[in-house]
Amino acid sequence: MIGLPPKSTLIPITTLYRGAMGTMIQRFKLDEEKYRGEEFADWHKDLKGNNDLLNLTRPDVIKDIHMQYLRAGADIVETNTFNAQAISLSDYEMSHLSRRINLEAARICREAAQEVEKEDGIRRYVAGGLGPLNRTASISPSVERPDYRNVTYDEMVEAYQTQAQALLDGGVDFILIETIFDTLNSKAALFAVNTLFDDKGYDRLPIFVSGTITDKSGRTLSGQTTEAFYASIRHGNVFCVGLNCALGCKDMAPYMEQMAKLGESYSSCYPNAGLPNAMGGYDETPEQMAEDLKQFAVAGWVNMVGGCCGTTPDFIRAIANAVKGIAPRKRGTQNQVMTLSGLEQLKFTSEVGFINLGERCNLSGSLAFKRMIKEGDYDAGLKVARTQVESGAMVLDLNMDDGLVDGVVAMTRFVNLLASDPEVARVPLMIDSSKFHVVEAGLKCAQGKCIVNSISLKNGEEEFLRQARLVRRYGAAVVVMAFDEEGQAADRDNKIRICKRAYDLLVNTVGFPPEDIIFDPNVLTICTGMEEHNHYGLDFLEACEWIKKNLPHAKVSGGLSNLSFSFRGLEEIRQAMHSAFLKDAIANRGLDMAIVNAGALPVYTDIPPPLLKLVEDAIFNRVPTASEALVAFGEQARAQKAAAGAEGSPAVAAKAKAEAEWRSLPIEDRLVHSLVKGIVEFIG
Ligand code: THG
Repeated sequence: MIGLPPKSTLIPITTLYRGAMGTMIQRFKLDEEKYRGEEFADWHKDLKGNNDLLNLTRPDVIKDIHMQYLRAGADIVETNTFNAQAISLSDYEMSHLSRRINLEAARICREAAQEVEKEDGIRRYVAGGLGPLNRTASISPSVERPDYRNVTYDEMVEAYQTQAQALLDGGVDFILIETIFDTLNSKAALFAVNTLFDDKGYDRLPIFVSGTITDKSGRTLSGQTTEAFYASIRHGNVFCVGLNCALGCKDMAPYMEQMAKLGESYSSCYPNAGLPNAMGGYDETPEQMAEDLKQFAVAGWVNMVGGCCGTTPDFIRAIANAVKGIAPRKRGTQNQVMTLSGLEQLKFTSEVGFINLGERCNLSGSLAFKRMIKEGDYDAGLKVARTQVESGAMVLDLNMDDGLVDGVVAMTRFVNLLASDPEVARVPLMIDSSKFHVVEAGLKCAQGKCIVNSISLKNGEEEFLRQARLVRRYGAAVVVMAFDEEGQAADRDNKIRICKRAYDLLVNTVGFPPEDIIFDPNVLTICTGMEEHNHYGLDFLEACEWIKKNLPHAKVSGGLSNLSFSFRGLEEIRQAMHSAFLKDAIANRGLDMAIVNAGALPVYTDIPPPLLKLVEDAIFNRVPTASEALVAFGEQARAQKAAAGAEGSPAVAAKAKAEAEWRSLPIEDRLVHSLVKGIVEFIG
């Protein structure tokens, strides 16, 4: 079989058709009986409209249509397989015919291409088409149950894999995943196709991906912007990415322009013949559409153009003529910028500088959240997520690990629920679990580009590589914890050794993009009373600095609140520690992101100097007694809090008295009081 030109060369602007298949079939005026043919004469369901079945019952019609387009100047014809996977075919109770239909469709297409090639000597290509499915994986079909879905990721992968395998067996030149309304569906399709190429022995062929902007707001049906869509599918070995269907050419212009600027893939565009009119027809003329597409080509936005719904062979002829001789778009260069997405993209450029990851949706990190999830009050959990986004969290860390909770069920339900709130769904997710199958459950519900938190070398290299490859296939960035077979790295040298080992494996063995690797060299608790813990803050900071200098493009993150566990209950001291630690980590060591209590961090310069000194002495292990001093300070604060609690509660009057008397307390107590109340005028 002849492949497409290698990735390093440009493919010419070429023409493609697909969506007019319905229009063209109508011209043959096939009735129910003709759809059925002999084989399905007695089928128990109506079959008129099952266009994919015509590959079996009327191959002559399908071949005729392909030939008309090829003779009109199409370089590529797409198999008539828009709905030919088990999920859509189940409408006709014909799921079991998926493989046969696709094999046959590929054969018909190839035959048509070869015949026309013989006529004019021009090479033609066959695209094996995977459609969007008749169900959407990130939208609930039920208004009352926003977390409900009528299709799962695993079902989609299975259906697409059967379809794609048959198309490959049938000899297509490439795979085209198209008319994508819901990015999660297309991620499942990419997962299926890449599994065939990587694990099932199929020679890798190019994958084309074409999304659909459904209205003039510039978003997909599932709510993503063009950039977010691209960030979500970019991992999938995508040779060419573009837009088709829904809008006419003119309305697509701004999004095609964005698409053309986005990335390293080639780009394509095959619009409808304008917007459908009241009768469901299309009013645009071939000349208009060809002229509009020509403008896209002249602007350098496209490598491949064509037509979707309503574009008959006359359109393809006009388009082929209009773009003849125009130089194709130059591919963008590979950028090494980590780009995450929810409904919108989060591109980690130098202007962004630092990403804070909201820590509150964590069963072991928040008693309140744990209670909500255990009681099944997921709506309250959603509010916790929303509050964090409102407080500035740029990514949400989600952790459902708890002995008494089914992590897969809880993660699935919560991620699905988050998708229903546009304010929350805007931001990317960090799927946090020590159990990899729970991580997978989360990834299977997210249309955006997520971060996996986390994998490590804890269970050896083989398991590490397996998980890393899967993370990549799902299309996520990854946090790698500094753990190995010996356990957790506590000191600087071990952190560095493990991160370096993991980096080499990921980059050289897996081919993981280094910009999507995030190391977490373990923020460990200081001031525990054990002397060997006093250096933990510096161990992290120094490892961070080394990683940023020595492992190109890799990121560093940490779970900030771990640092201060010794001061549980004394939020003001904890937050001061976090703020001081972060300031050094970001400014001097290059820390890229941290899991934080978004909105609770004081501004560094607002920390009262006496407290700041104690905190920094402890973090940087500057004086041998630093830890004891901060602990002593904390104990006093705790005692004072308890005393205030005993007298003051519930008597409001006593509390007021305590408030009036606070200025006569010892200095440390006054300090704590100021911190608790946010009073700054007496400090300094
Ligand atoms: N690295 C990575 N992932 C992580 C961690 C890490 N995930 C979990 C954790 N560590 C980060 N998340 C939290 C969340 C909350 C707290 C600490 C870390 C926390 N919670 C308070 C407490 O326990 O005292 C609040 C309690 C409450 O509100 O009930 O401190 O290091 N990759």
